Amino acid sequence: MTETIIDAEFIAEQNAKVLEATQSDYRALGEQLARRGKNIDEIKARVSTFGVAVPSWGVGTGGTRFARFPGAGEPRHIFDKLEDCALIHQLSGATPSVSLHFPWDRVDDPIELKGRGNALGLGFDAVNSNTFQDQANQTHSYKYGSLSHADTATRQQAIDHNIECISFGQALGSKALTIWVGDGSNFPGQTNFARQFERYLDSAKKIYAHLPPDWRVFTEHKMFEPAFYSTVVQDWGTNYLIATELGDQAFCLVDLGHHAPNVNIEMIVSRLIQFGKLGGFHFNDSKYGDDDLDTGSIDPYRLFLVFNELVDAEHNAAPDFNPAHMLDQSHNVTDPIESLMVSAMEVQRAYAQALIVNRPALEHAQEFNDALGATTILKTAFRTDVSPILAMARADKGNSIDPIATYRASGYRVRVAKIRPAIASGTSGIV
Ligand code: PSV
Ligand code: MN
Repeated sequence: MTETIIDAEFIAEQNAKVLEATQSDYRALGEQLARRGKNIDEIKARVSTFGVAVPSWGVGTGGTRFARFPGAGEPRHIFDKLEDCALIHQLSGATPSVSLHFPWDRVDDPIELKGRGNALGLGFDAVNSNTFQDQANQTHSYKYGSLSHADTATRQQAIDHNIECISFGQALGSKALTIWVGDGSNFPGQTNFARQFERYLDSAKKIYAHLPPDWRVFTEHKMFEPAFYSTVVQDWGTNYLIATELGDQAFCLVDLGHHAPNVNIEMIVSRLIQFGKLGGFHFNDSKYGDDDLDTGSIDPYRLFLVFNELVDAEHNAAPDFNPAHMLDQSHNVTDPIESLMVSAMEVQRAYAQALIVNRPALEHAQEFNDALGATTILKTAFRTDVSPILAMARADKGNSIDPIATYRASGYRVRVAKIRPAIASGTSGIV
């Protein structure tokens, strides 16, 4: 039996206060969707099984390079983080797994960690390696790169770390490794682009050779930061080259924040789907760069358009289509638990909106060059308030109809603040 963080009775009491109103809204939306040829119960069933992984590093308060302002009751270690993640899932019903980051989440006994996660009802999504920071007592520094470093021993150290991450992940029941490196350069001429990329590919192939047969490797591109002149894996084109060079178990990971402003991310997603190389997502939002803002907080329409591509791929049974959904954002001014719950619901919302797109009508409009008609079909779906679908999906499963209200009423943060002393820094600082 799953160990719950908040008493299920308490959630039921909170739900009882708003259940009738939610059911009434659900019925009204159901009638509206029926007129549009959509069955609300079918949409609810699909939303209900949709999940997005919480990044373990997201439950701690983030920061910028200027400062970090710690919140009360921050998790001290991975076991505390798992409890926060379990609460997020208990209330939202949308986050059944956690994505770990090593060595931040390193423990002596990964089997114990797996046991604790599973007891809390959580699975483990992709594991992430970290060769963008130096750890205490590390032999070789990553100051000038890791997998693409000019020095063989430094590259080997980064390769070994990734191989170790795979072993941790195997013990946890993960099925994928995500590699993101900060390698690049800060000055024109500092590195030779081709040689640096060659070294990266060579290292990535060595990691790939250790991938268990039922695993996937996701490589993550990012336009800039920490390198500010050039980055080795800077865009989806380079990422696609990597995935192609590595082989069938290699896929591209799209972090929404890792593109220049206004880049057409949904089209990148479409291209990767078309060529069977979409591995998954790190969801977040941004205004200027890799701001790591909460998913859907700036441009929910773009999130919807990404999901429109994903649902289109489901609809057309695209081959090799099994993207991992993960959040990756930094919570500098909010309670991370609240931000993560809202973000998971925003991802579900975009999925539900994409499910109600009238696809035959859209295809017809596309075939007959009805630009306005086509875009109106998308807008109609986007403008539909699908909140009652999400709320009823939660109510049916014993999750909270209003996760934020229930969380605030539960007093969880005050409770954990008493047993988790404030920390000025920690393993989940500037992400
Ligand atoms: C890098 O900005 C990134 O998006 C990568 O996914 C890292 O693993 C994560 O953030 C945490 O730093
Ligand atoms: Mn990311």
